[in-house]
Amino acid sequence: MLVFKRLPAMAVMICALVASASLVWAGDGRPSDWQMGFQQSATAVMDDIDRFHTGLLYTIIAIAGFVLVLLLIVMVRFNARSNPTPSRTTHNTLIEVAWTGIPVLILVAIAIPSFKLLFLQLNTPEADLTVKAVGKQWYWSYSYPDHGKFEFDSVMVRDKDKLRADQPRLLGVDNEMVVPVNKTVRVLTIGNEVIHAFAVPSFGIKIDAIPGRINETWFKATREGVYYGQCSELCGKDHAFMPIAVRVVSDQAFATWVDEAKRKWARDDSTPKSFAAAEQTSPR
Ligand SMILES: [Cu+2]
Repeated sequence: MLVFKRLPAMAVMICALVASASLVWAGDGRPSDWQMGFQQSATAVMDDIDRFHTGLLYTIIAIAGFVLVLLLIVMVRFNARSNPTPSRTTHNTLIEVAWTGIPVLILVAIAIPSFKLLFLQLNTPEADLTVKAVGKQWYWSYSYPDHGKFEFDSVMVRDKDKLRADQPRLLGVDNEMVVPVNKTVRVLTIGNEVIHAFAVPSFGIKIDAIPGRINETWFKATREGVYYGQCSELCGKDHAFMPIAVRVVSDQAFATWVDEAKRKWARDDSTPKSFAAAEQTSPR
């Protein structure tokens, strides 16, 4: 029966291993080789998701371990050989109340942080800036409605030789979405022709971009850097090749970038681009 005594210690060891491994193998803003768990969090929402996920994992391991121990006890102590005359007990009120009540309590304990997280994600706080992300077949277009009339396309770098040294293959784009650090960014998404989804794992955001409907999400990045995501709704043949790259920079760098962007991608609203024209002039 030595193995039973050691089970809790073994469970703790496995949990510790899993936890440390996910720290080592979690990419920052991008996936990494042999990654376990999530990419490193860069927002409070993702911190919460991470914590909730880890808490659930431990809960699941504890429940599965408990059931396993019960099964082992039944198999060893109550098999036909070691227990030839079985007990004829059929009901035990205390145990029946317990096995109904305890799971209910566990579910309530899970539901409370789950709803808290849901409200945190869905209640957009007062935003410092708004970015509109339009999902197109198959790239993203960004505009900054409160920073002037400019709009630009963000297309994946297809040619391996054109990738900058710090750009991961299949995630690097020509024009990144740029936002300031420690500012609440409201993201408005919409689909141009089919449903896409705007998702950045390190920010803990994923929201559908639906034609004819504007969806809203938000993030507040706490570290500078480049954070990658991908379209997360099957949207056609190049669904896998329309990454999202968000560069988080200082306030100053952001202001400089806005000035440059206004000159580079000035939008002329007097002649609205038709969908067909947009398709033809898309840089792909
Ligand atoms: Cu898509």
